[in-house]
Amino acid sequence: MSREDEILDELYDNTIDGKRAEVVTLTKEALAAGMDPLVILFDALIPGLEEVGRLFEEGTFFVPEMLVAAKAMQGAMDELRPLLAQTGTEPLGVFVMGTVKGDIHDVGKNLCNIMLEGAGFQVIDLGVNVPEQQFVEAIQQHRPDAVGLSAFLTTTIPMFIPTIEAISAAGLRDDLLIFVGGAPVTAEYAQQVGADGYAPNASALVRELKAKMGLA
Ligand code: B12
Repeated sequence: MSREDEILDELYDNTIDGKRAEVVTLTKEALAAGMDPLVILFDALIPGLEEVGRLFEEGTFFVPEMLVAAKAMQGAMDELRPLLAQTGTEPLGVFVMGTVKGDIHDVGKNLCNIMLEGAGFQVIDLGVNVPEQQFVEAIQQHRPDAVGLSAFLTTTIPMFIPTIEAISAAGLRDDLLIFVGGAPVTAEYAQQVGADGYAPNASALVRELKAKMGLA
């Protein structure tokens, strides 16, 4: 097995074990060896978190294990961010992103933000547990081309509805693209809640957004 494959295996295992320091060191080693940041993300870190979700579901892992795994992943993302983010060019557009009220999952959202920035968009991140009114105020203030609503629980995805309603009630729905996403969200659900778009992952979001803005 090549050292690169070993690094990916070790990254996967250490993400599952929530060993942030090791994950950061391995990420640095991978980058120093010239490995593609996207390979590190999609072939080790994300599969690691998926496995953590599976272990939680079967009752082997509990919330603390999920939390340390997410923290380990965030440590790696801090290293990858500068390489994925573009600098110094005129932004292609402005994107307001947030995790909806009642939900504190932010790893998937943060990954979307990194990829959007990497593609040349300016991202205004409202964080997690964002109430409807805060989305409205951010849209009034930043006049974005698009808004992204993220949610990871079947109990919080219904928050898309009042959030989109609040945006409409404030007269901000025209000329605004609304994307929804997160693990339990589907294209059908996105359509049902009145969003303009959905994407299963961060790269697809960039592609869909560019297509809808006529930039692709
Ligand atoms: C880490 C984690 C946590 C951490 C979150 C830490 C953090 N800072 O985010 C903590 C420990 C806090 C947590 C808490 C809980 N969690 Co949790 N968690 C997870 C876990 C393991 C990983 C989630 C993750 O980060 N995935 C990695 C990213 C990269 O995921 P991704 O889906 O590939 O992301 C892409 C897309 O979703 C998309 N995307 C994301 N956002 C957006 C937005 C837009 C606009 C678009 C277009 C696309 C898009 O692009 C992303 C990047 O490519 C999942 C398991 C899983 N398989 O999802 C459970 C999971 C989501 N959690 C679950 C549960 C039940 C909970 C708790 C209720 C547990 C409890 N009893 O307290 C609490 C709820 C807390 C709350 N109120 O939010 C369940 C949800 C079940 C359900 N269907 O509702 C899951 C599925 C685990 C399971 N299999 O049972 N959790």
